[in-house]
Amino acid sequence: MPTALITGITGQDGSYLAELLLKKGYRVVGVVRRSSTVTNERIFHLLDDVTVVQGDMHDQGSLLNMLEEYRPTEVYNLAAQSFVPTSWNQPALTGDVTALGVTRLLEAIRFVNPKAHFYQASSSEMFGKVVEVPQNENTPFYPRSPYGVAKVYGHWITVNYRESFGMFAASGILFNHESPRRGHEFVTRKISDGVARIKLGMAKELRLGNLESQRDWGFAGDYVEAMWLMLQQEKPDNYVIGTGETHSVREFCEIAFGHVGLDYNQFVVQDPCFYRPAEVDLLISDPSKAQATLNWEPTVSFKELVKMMVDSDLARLKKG
Ligand code: NDP
Ligand code: GDR
Repeated sequence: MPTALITGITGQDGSYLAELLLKKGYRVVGVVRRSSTVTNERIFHLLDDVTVVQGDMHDQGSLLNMLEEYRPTEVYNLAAQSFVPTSWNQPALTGDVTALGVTRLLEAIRFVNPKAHFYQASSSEMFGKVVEVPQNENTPFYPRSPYGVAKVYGHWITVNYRESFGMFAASGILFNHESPRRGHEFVTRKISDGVARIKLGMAKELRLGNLESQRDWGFAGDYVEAMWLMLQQEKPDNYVIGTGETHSVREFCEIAFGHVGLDYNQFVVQDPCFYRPAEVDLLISDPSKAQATLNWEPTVSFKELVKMMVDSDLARLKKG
């Protein structure tokens, strides 16, 4: 039975990836950081099947120890301070976890088992103020937030360990992917939750920032399949993963409110406090390399994704 270690298993992607790997017959070891409150809501249903180990991306020793103890053949690095606005308030912490954390994990693998296959969760935020449209694996980076800058470091240190030490270190440049398990502060979930609350009479308005920014949004369940595929290839590489479509925040609102028979114009209030010091205006992927090499395709359309998220929040809130 192969063993996979996932950092960030309590996050959106970690929970979907753990489900996928368990289905494929892996022993799954998930890294959870110590907290005074429960953070395993997304993997609660998996707790009998995964091995949870305490560790932190700040702490080199904990990463070394878990590699020694569990000897994973695949390591998925999903842990990060992943919320872009927080990265302006906590830039040094973001750099320590999201950038240097990658080096700590790569070092642990290099010392303990350099043959393990490593996946780094890179991001379309690295393209930032895009220099070409659409963005592919060769598009230069122009990050626009401390988060984006940290991810650029994480990407290049992954490439560097591949080239310096011959390690199997793959970088997945994933465009935005969402689901009913998305964190509540991200715009898609904020909208789906807001629509459900307004529909059920629990809220009167939804306060958002920039409605014109455009994102290439896909379904997280599809994207974890791409992560796994990257580690099954003969050679490590970089891959852009996205749908090849872009939609604005405004369009997301229109479909989400429309799905429950409401007009978003009557409920959405633009609030400058949600504007960012520097914005990423437009992201759209060219996923042709992943399609050709990994045989990967998204299965959930934009409209299906919006409706899935609204329906899920409606059902959750109705249950109380
Ligand atoms: P989430 O924010 O949902 O999850 C982040 C995970 O990282 C959580 O499990 C969190 O733990 C963990 N974490 C944070 N800090 C530390 C730390 N110091 N030590 C150990 N674990 C830590 O992110 P997603 O699931 O959405 O994303 C997964 C990865 O993919 C992230 O690296 C993100 O930056 C990247 N990414 C995401 C995209 C997306 O659209 N979702 C697109 C491109 C890249 P806790 O639960 O305790 O907070
Ligand atoms: P993003 O996701 O920054 O792309 O990063 P987010 O959902 O936070 O923002 C998307 C766009 O929506 C605009 N926006 C708002 N955003 C939030 N959060 N709240 C609002 O009220 C709001 N109103 C408008 C933003 O300005 C932005 O343009 C996500 C994260 O998952 C990263 O970790 C990941 O790397 C990238 O996606 C790819």
